[in-house]
Amino acid sequence: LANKKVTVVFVLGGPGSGKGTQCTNIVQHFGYTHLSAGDLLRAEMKSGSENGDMIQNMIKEGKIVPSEVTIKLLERAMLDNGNDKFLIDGFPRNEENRAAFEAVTGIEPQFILFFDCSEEEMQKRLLSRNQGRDDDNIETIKKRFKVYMESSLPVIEYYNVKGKVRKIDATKPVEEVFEAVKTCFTPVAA
Ligand code: UP5
Ligand code: MG
Repeated sequence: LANKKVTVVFVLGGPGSGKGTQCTNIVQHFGYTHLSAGDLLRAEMKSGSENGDMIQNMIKEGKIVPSEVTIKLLERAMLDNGNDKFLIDGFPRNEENRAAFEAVTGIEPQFILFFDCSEEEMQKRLLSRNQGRDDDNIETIKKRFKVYMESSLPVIEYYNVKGKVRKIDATKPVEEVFEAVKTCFTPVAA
């Protein structure tokens, strides 16, 4: 990966804040490739990998999978893809994820897209998603919120101090959120 020059945007925000939904829109309009860390982990789990049981347990408990596992999946996905622009959705989730990704890949994100959404709204969305995810039950949702507050928000704050965070009000309807997202990707005329 060191030989491939890539642009990365980290797409962060709480469980159910709309990361995946908006990434689909961004892909269509701005030519990025969407890599959801959660989707990669769920695929790895289903592929019968030796880490499958561990990943399943971590997701069920809302815990963060060890960074070497997630980073390997992200690296492989970026190498296998011909594109050089990636949206990394749902990663890094804690300080250790962040530091390890930077150390292993040498990649510094272009910016961080941060979907800010109330817990009440996120909970409502997750409980009505109905896609059969093992972690969309009220017990696991509470755990995901707690890990988000304790471990993931500090990563967003780390980048905020560096002036890299583009914060979006994600409580609004999908179309309105995307209008705000677009302004982050459209270059300002000179
Ligand atoms: N919806 C979306 N936008 C809406 C809007 N504006 N108004 C109304 N409804 C809206 O959206 C969720 C639902 O809301 C959908 O039904 C959608 O239609 C609707 P979605 O776009 O799926 O939200 P998203 O933020 O992607 O929610 P997701 O549940 O995927 O977020 P999580 O961060 O919880 O899940 P992720 O897959 O990233 O991670 C799952 C688990 O994997 C983690 O808890 C962890 O255990 C593990 N993990 C790691 O260990 N390491 C990683 O690096 C990544 C994951
Ligand atoms: Mg998602």
